[in-house]
Amino acid sequence: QQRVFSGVQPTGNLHLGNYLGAIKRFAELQDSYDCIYCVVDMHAITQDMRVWGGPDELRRNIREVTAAYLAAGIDAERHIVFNQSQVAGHAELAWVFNCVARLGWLNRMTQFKEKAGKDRENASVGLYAYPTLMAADILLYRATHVPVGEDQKQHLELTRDIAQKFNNDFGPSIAAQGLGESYFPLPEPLIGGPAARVMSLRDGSKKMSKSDPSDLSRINLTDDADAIASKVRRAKTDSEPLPSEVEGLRPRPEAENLVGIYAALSGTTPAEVLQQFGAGQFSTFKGALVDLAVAKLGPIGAEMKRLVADPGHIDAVLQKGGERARVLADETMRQVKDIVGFVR
Ligand code: AQP
Repeated sequence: QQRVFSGVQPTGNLHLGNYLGAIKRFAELQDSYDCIYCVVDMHAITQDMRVWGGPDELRRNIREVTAAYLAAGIDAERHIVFNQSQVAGHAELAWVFNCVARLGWLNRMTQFKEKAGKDRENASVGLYAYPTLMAADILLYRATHVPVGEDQKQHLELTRDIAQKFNNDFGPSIAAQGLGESYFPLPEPLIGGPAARVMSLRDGSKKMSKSDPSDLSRINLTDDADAIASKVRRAKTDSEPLPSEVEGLRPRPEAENLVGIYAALSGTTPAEVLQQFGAGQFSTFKGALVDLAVAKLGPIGAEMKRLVADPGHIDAVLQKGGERARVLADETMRQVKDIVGFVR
């Protein structure tokens, strides 16, 4: 069976974009793929400690992301759910990939530029090498498919480049080890749907993000009904009524975003949403969006709160997942070491 790998960083403020662009889709793929869902805690520490909050906050956020996975319906018995730092292979393979990837490739990564900001000299080496660790996460399990939001597309292309260069550089050794003509698959992104890129509620040109200082910019998965209602009602819009055709949304990013969110939450398309709400007032549409968001997110938020109240249970899920992941990772690392020429 084909294998899916994906992850979410435990950096707090899990939001609707993380849910629609990633976690909800993780749950949907469970019947079609063998899935590995990771809480990527080693990625979380690539940013400044003020962003990830320090050790206590990290522990809390690792459990919160795990709770979100479980609350969204991911089955940790059938599939693998664990946190990255439990499996040493991620760091080991990332080192090999640091030696395969070229500086020029990493220099093109837009997420590094955005996250490092103006003070680039002061960004961590880990933030720069983030994409090679991400490539290692995926390829350690030789995953074939990766569900992510659109913001991760460039990193996934880099993962494919790394896999291809490794396969080429070590081609004769791979064959000599009896491992076929190429070792790593070139993983395919699974990106799509109306919420591949959920935008900020305050600015339709920026993605909804955990690190936005304004809490009004995002709907957090643990927001209660009142908070959801107030954020949707205060979401930035223009003064025009909704258009009747999807084309009419193009120049109106805030309207397009809210219609996309409605479509994703209701399992329909933006065109169907406009059939229902087109030419109507924004206030009517926003009222319906509040009801829908509360109905869909309320139970998930409540289940997350119930789960994090029992950290022992969550830690046991992660530990068991870690053990299962390690079996797969160890096999890959043995083969990679033989391919590269490390004596073991
Ligand atoms: N706005 C978004 N719309 C759709 N998908 C999104 N994702 C993130 N933001 C959106 C997807 O969520 C998954 C987990 O993301 P992450 O934890 O790796 O964090 P990130 O990509 O850095 O995005 P955040 O949550 O917005 O954090 P900050 O503020 O640090 O940038 C990924 O699949 C991502 O595509």
